[in-house]
Amino acid sequence: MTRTLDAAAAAEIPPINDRTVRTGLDPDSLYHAVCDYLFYFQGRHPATASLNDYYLAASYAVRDRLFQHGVQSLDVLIQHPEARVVAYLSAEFLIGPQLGANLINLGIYDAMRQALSRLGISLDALIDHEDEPGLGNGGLGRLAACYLDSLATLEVPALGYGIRYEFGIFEQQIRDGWQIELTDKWLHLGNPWEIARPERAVDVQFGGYTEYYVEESGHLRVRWIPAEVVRGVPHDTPMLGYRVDTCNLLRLWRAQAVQSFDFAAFNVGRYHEAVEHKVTSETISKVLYPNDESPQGKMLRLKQQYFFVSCAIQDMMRAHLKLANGTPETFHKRWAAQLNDTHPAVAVAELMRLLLDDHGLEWETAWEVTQKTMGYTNHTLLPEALETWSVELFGTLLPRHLDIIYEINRRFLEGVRKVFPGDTERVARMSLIDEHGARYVRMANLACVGSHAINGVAALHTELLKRQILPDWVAMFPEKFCNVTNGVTPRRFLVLSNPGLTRLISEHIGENWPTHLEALRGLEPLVDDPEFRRRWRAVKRENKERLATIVKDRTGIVVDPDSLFDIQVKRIHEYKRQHLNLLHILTLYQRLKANPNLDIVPRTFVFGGKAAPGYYAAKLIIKLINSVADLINDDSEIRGRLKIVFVPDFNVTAGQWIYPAADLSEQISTAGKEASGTGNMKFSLNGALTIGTLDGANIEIRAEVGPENFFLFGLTADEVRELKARGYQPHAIYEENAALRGVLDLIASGKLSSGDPNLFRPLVDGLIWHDPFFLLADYQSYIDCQEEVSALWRDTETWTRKSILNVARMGMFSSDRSIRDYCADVWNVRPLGTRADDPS
Ligand code: 26W
Repeated sequence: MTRTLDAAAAAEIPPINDRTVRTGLDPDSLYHAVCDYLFYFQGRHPATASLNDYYLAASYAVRDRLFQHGVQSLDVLIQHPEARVVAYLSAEFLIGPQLGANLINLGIYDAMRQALSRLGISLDALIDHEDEPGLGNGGLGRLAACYLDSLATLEVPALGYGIRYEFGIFEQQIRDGWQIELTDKWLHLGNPWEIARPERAVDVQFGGYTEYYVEESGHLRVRWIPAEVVRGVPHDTPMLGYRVDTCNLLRLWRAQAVQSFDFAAFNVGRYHEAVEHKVTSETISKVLYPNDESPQGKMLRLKQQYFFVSCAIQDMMRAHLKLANGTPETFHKRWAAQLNDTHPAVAVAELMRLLLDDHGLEWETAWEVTQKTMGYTNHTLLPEALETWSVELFGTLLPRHLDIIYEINRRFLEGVRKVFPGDTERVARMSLIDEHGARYVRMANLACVGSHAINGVAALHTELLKRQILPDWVAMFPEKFCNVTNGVTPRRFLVLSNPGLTRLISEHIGENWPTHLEALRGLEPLVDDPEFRRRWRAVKRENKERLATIVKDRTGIVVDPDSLFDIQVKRIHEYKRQHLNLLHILTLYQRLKANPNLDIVPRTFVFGGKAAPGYYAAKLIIKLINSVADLINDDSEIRGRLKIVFVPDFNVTAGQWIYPAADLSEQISTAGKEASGTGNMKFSLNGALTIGTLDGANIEIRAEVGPENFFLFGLTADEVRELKARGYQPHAIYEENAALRGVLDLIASGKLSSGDPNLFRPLVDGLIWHDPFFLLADYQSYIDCQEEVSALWRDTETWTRKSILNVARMGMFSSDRSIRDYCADVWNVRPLGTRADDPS
């Protein structure tokens, strides 16, 4: 029921701006707000409150200030039914801890620090206390979060739609050098950032069968009779932009049983059965799949995908029809939906189903609306990561959608045959159904046919996507393709995480740069100022000390902040080649063992990252990193000149203190394998120099910062392909290169694995005889390049100049630029200011 207030009653409500305890941004208002929440929400006196009480109270105080903007932003949207809104559909959002980032975006970081200090509480302690929502695996999920930050900052109306997993990515511990996975319990102390909206729940159907019937009008229609219904309950987290009034929403769906308790079963004593339905329904949003890069055809995963997509599309339709007074035929005018990889690709069939079955549109109209709504971003070239679902499984779970996909396919292939008569091979390749043996639904093909735009995430990636994965699609729909190079938010990954550098930069070029990152170019002339360079180094030194303290706490390992911090943090994967990094470390080790007085540059090697629980080779690499650490760290002959650290449980929070402390960023994937990378941008933005291959966004980073400020090594993607075609023989390289042989023999010797001399044998044999990621081919080039790194490190002033130039030239890698590209090339949306009469 909607209620209308009469004018007199409405006038009684104090204007929002008078309620300063809810909205005030000064230390005094914040102090009172925190005290209020402590007392009335947590039921605590300041004197007896726990750190968690304070964390929650401060967070609620901040949330009030977010929702003030959130409510306003929603009003503006309702007043502007003609404005197009972005719906970013993603199975993952790795948003990181919220308190610090929100304080930065609101501009009240220092005010809150002062408010809390009156209570004897350190803001840093509260920020450290927050458990981040690990609702993603890696790059793809973190990118979605950076994009939400930029969308709001650019005042583009947008919603993120995803799943509110009860358990996010596992917590990683290291025991005896091995990765152990523990359940992530990010919700256990409460989540102050979200608001559940049970009244906005929607029902999602699964299974059953379809029925055809003739409408009164004579139209043939389809009715889906499901076997199961699950409720999706939205949980909203506000996403405020930086120093603007626009506050968008991240809307995550939790699965809830429609009927939570079966009294009939309970009353006849079948207790287990009475709750069974509840348990199976709610399993859908229980846990994030921890697999990065290789999907398995699991029913639950398809259920998750359909669940959040159906919730999202229903929610969008409802808003369009009710709030915007729209019609189903104009859905695409209101919404631009982006498919973050193929995980939400079933949205194509779901929107078709709603338009056809629920709203009675003709096929052609429904198809036009669907294509105009959807855009598809591809995030990986690895063939094993391209999702397919067995037709049988798909049809069991989504019978109506399978019908629709068949019909899309029938019409589509008819078109292909017209353009390429007689080319049956092409038709088989482009079909939405793979019919080689058992039949599979190809989700990438569904996403391609159902979208008006298809993009890769870096220039090289888009090129390779067009050449290797989707050439048939380029031939037929060249106009659909574009590139949008990834970006990262400078608010979280510089302003929040590197306050020292932020202050130094702002002192010299003003405070506009966080939203105009190109302005960092203003730092270029300062490379000639020795005092500026000295202060630049002092900031880096402080950040390294901060990391050294954390490393000591977490691992017990003592590292020297004066050594070169050489860092590789990212998911552990063979194509990312953490083990190539190890080959370099062991090469240095053997040199020192042969000549203990060799004058080498002291280095601290830092690793971090999770391996998919079922990916044995990746887990063995973690074990090897730790074994190398054990061998070298305590070797008295090495005298601390080489230190190796594996930081457990790398996540967004850890990244925030690791990136600012790096001197050297390792971006050493086999060329052609890393779609973009975004860690590469975060390091460089914080003044690290990069050692990297010509892969993903490294290529564009190098072009921007200048080839003389980037350490390049290794084969190009084309050279890798040629070498593979010629017949690559890693064994020959092993035979010829004595240093490499020495290192591989050492790993295989059992000296690194006293418990089990054969432990690393398969890894070494794999490299010598197969080496699918070309480590041996790139080994010497990498070693030589690392020599250049060391030589430059000894020239402190030149190193500092290059570090400054890296930061100065990172402007294009702001996610603001990426979002502007999407707005212009994919979504056709414009910013909408929060003042209704003044859209900016
Ligand atoms: C379930 C299987 C699965 C899981 C995750 C398949 C594919 C994925 C993702 C596409 C993997 C991913 O995170 N890709 C990364 O996306 C980043 C953002 O575009 C890029 O920067 C990384 O290079 C890419 O590996």
